[in-house]
Amino acid sequence: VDPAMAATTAFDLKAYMEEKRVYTEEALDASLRSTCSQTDLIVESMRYSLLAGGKRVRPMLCLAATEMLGGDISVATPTAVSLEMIHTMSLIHDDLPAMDNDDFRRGKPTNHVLYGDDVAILAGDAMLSTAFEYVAANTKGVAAERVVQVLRMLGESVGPMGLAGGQVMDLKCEGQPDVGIDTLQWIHTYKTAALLKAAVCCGAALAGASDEDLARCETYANKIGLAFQVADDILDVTASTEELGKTAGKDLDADKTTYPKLLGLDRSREVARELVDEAKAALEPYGERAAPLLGLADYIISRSN
Ligand code: GRG
Repeated sequence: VDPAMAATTAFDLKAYMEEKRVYTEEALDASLRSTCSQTDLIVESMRYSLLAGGKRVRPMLCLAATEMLGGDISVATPTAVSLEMIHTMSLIHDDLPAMDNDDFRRGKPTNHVLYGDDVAILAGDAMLSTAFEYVAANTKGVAAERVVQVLRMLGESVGPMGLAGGQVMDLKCEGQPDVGIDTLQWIHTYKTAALLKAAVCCGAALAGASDEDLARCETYANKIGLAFQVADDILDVTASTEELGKTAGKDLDADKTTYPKLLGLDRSREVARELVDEAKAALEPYGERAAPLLGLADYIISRSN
């Protein structure tokens, strides 16, 4: 390929992500407003976390999957919003003293630090509930069966074979001496990949995906979900190394099993690359239309936050 030609036809991932990010921010802002003074506090607390920034990876995956299959992003927008609500709920609960006990997220005080544990728990619960309501109330232009399919996939991604199950396994493995690669993969498949899978598969389903399409989307999402977590573990080591100007990364969480601890940094980087390549291979049948999802797969292991 002539490099000059390649440059003109190359997909501009940065522009795509920025466009989708702005679109998502607007949709999120519009999705949640207090309608009476009695709800001001809980809605303020929900909005605080929902609109606190973040990469908006899950909405982007959902919208990109819809576009890949020729769908209209306006149909998938309520689902994109719902995915970010579910993700935000999981972060609010994850930060609580009973779980990770974090005071800061995305450079800002966490929800419970500002609103108290009680309101933060309820804000998470309300956000999870609103996520489902929002899809049911606002998805227009597709058959009701498709909406039910989406609600089912969203539900699965939060349950015992999703965020909650993955998180329980993660908590139970903390401090355990011999957590192996299979257990680590299990945790990441449910704690992280499940919601990414819902994002891609729901977006695809709303554009009329066949079972074959969904199987390909699932493979893509599982692989990028694992790659995402390997990249996260690598970032934990390298970011702290840069921050502290040290030659060896700080042991951020001595109780936690990570890919670099099990495989070393170099092999972890290779594994992340292999996973992304396998993810991209699953979308080969879609040719050019897969460009945004291919770009997002690369982004997931090259990001710096
Ligand atoms: C209450 C039913 C119920 C479930 C919650 C707390 C919990 C159970 C699950 C934890 C899920 C969790 C925190 C998974 C980690 C996922 C992850 C990779 C977070 C970071 O995602 P990014 O990088 O974050 O997309 P930003 O800030 O960009 O949005």
